[in-house]
Amino acid sequence: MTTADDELDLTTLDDAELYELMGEDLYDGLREDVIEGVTEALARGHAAYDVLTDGLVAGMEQVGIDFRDGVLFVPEVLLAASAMKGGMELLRPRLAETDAPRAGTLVIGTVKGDIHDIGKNLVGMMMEGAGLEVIDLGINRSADDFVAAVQEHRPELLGMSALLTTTMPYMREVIEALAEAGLRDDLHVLVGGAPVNEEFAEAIGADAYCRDAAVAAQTARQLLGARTAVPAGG
Ligand code: B1M
Repeated sequence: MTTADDELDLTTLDDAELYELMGEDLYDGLREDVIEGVTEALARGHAAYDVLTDGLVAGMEQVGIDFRDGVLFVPEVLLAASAMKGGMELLRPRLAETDAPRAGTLVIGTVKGDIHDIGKNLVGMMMEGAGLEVIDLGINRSADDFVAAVQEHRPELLGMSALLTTTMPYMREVIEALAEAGLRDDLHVLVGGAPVNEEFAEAIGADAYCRDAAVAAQTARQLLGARTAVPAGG
């Protein structure tokens, strides 16, 4: 998009063209170009969440489809993920900014066997924006890791992410381990990730299924409000 002699002036594009280009750049794994697109959208006064959903998430959807269909392979998807993260880093301060007092603590991680972290990171940012302190355990986390973090941080909320049908059942093991450690009743367990749904969440004994990061933040606020009567923030 931006070579020295053939530089495209993003300000000449209308909003639809800008988002389309952002999606294409993400698909092509052009991290710097994605960052430029996000910067331009923010300069136009677009809300960070709109830039995220209309630009970055929309672009990643096509990556997912073509990855599934064998058009894209892991190296290309890694580049797209890196481009997505570049854009997210720019949005992070805006998504996470809040004047609200800390409403509670969330421990979150991607479960064992699973290294997908883009969605989890997004949820973490939105939760910070909802006024929560976020302890991010990272990826490939065992039940013991979750139990140890809950013992250490005593969060009101525990979030788990799984993107693979093979790793989502592990969420049940974490919930069972929490119960065995006598910690399950002290916190709300929220689960999410592309293959997860309401029915599955209920079957494994989670408290809530969160379709996306915005729903996760909203659910957290509702649960904390019900529990502690802390007003919603963010
Ligand atoms: Co992976 N991968 N991947 N991958 N990958 C999927 C998940 C897949 C659906 C692609 C496909 O075939 N269409 C498929 C899974 C199929 C299945 O299980 N049925 C798949 C596969 C097969 C694999 C490998 C096995 C491929 C291989 O090696 N042969 C391998 C597995 C590695 C492992 O984990 N052990 C693998 C690897 C990778 C990369 C490393 C290349 C890369 C990950 C990079 C990274 O995360 N740092 C990658 C990517 C990028 C994807 C896709 C294309 C995009 C995922 C993503 O970031 N989406 C994905 C296709 C897809 O999902 N459509 C795919 C954007 C993100 C914003 O959305 O993560 O859904 P998402 O998060 C949302 C919600 O789900 C929700 O909120 C988020 C924000 O709104 N949410 C939560 C998520 N977690 C939550 C937690 C909560 C609440 C809400 O807690 C409270």
